Amino acid sequence: MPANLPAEAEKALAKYQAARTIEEKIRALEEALSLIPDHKGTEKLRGRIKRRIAELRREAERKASLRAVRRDYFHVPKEGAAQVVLIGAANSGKSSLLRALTNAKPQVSGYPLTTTMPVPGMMLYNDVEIQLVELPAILTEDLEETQFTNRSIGFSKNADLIVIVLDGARSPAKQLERILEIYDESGVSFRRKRCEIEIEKKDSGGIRLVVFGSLGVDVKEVEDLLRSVGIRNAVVRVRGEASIEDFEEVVIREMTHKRGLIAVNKIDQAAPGSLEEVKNIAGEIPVVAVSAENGAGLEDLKRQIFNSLDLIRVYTRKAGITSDKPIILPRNSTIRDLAEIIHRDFAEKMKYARVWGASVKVQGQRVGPDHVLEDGDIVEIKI
Ligand SMILES: Nc1nc2c(ncn2[C@@H]2O[C@H](COP(=O)(O)OP(=O)(O)O)[C@@H](O)[C@H]2O)c(=O)[nH]1
Ligand SMILES: [Mg+2]
Repeated sequence: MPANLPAEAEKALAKYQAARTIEEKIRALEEALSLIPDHKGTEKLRGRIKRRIAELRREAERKASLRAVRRDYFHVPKEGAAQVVLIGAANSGKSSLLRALTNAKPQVSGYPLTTTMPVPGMMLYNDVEIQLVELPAILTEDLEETQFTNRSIGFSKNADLIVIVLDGARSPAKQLERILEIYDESGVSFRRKRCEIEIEKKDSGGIRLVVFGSLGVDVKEVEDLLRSVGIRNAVVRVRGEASIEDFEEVVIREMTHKRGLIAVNKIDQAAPGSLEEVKNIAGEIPVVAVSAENGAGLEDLKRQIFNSLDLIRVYTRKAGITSDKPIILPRNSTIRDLAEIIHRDFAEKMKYARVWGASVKVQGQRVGPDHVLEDGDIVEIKI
């Protein structure tokens, strides 16, 4: 069992837990691997460590090539309420979609790799300005990585939403598989985060699980996993619904969760059944079929982009007059969040607010700074 690892191997795994840089992490894992005997009981753990080393190496390479290019060259300042990227293989129709959805007029061409820099445009939806940025292709038409793969993927990690654009006329399911693979290797997961896992290491007392919610996994399996990375004494707090993958993400892989959306373009030329194939691979990521050419599905795509961002519109009222331009906030924002956006010290000065809309039972209700707002609310803040 992995529970009986040589002491040196455990030390190396503890070093990994404490490591700060990618290079330190790789060194610690390689050391651990060389110290863990190779037999049936350690097979799973050795596999996990090898996979993690491979990932870290790739990450190191990506970082190095990122450093090699001038920083500002790939930079697009965020504008509007959110930044959304269009990413995908060459010739999938990213430029065409940017043209169809925004005010931007990028070059569209049948030649692959026409777009070599991020190109921004502004999309208006429900009075909300949303910035779309087309990124240079991350795959050729033959699904090989391009000279832009690392930089485009890196850029997308900072976006509020990643729209994966597939060429519906060229085996879109294969493109999606490759793209999801690249994201997985880059430490990005599109799975919705269902839980919070917090591990507090202790000096003694064994492993104690405190679960608020439900555990979709055997307690024993969690204990084995933790012991296998050298954690023998800890209080583990779990909120929400946690699976073994969630625990692996926390202790071995350090994944970032991003919102994603899949646009299957050129649906006018798609082979029958290809949309279904995409949906089978997409998992939790919503899929929209579109045609930049004939306009099919574009309204649906706009709506899904807006919905995925989970924004709300709030209208302020002053002396009985309601503004016609909304303030855009992330869902679950409070009166305090709103006040801080209006003016830095408004939040401190405010006494109470009156609210009209879906978040209150009585229209014009008096609420405090912790009141959670809803889409379409009208708010008058009193100081
Ligand atoms: N049939 C069809 N062709 C499209 C569609 N969208 C784009 N194209 C064509 O696909 C080629 C590549 O388009 P482009 O927008 O430059 O792709 P990008 O490389 O992803 O930016 C061009 O010849 C477009 O005219 C579509 O919805 N249907
Ligand atoms: Mg393009």
